[in-house]
Amino acid sequence: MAKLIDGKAISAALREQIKQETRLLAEQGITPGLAVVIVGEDPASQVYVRNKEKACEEVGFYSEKYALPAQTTQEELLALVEKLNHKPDIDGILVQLPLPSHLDEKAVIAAISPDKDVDAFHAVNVGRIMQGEYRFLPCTPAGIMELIHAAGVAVEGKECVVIGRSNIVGKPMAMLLLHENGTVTICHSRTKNLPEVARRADILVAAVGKAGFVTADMVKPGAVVIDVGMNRNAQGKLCGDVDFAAVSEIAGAITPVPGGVGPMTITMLLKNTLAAARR
Ligand code: L34
Repeated sequence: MAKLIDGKAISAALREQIKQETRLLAEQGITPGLAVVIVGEDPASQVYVRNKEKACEEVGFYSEKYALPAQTTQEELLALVEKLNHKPDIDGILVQLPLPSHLDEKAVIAAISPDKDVDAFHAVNVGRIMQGEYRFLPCTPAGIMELIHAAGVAVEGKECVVIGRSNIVGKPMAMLLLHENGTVTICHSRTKNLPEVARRADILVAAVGKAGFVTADMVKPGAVVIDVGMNRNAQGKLCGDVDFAAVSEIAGAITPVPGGVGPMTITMLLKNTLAAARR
């Protein structure tokens, strides 16, 4: 039976540290400030944003939420980002994705000041990560690295397989594993013999967005399985990309959904915002 990697507990310990550090900063008159922008009424995004606000409050950050209507224009959104870029009490800006389809996500991300880009989505920060310079790390991949470390797993020399090649998860995930000397393979929709490639993995990261995509036959016995999926089944129940029941019989360690990667994503957002405030 696989060991459960408890993202909630690991998050709680890290957030306690962040809270302590925030208290120390407060003595110097500094309070980390995060602005979260959400456009439209996507229910999943609303939950994630609410969790982010709650987390800010718990560690003693200042936070502002901008909930804009779905019809918001590109100009209005860019004007808000520009305002936040210059707002002195705001250290981090997060525009929750996905945006409604009439908005240009790339242009919005490009408008965020790289110094306040606590998602590390801006091309300047992405470029720094490619060069192995860690300023802000993208929250989900950074949180996954923390989970792997907390599970006592060393990446060096391991076969790492990432399923999914998004800019938010798959690509930066591969880079962070590479920086720790993993041998990294990225699988995607055109990969041939994906189950066979996945089965080589000592560390398997699933970021596909399809419930039950990773089945037991795709997992090497003893592998570390990280489930990035956030899917809702027909009953509205949250489930990951991994067939948890079957895979946990085979894997050495596995993250649950919920309570795995999700809370860590938010914890890394706090970490980045704290770092931005320090600068
Ligand atoms: N700009 N957009 C931007 N930054 C991000 O870092 C994100 N991401 C992803 C979606 N869009 C984004 C998030 O915040 C995914 N994501 C995220 C954050 C938190 C949780 C899940 C995804 C989370 O709190 N998950 C809980 C369960 C939540 C529920 O009940 O629905 C968990 O335990 O996994």
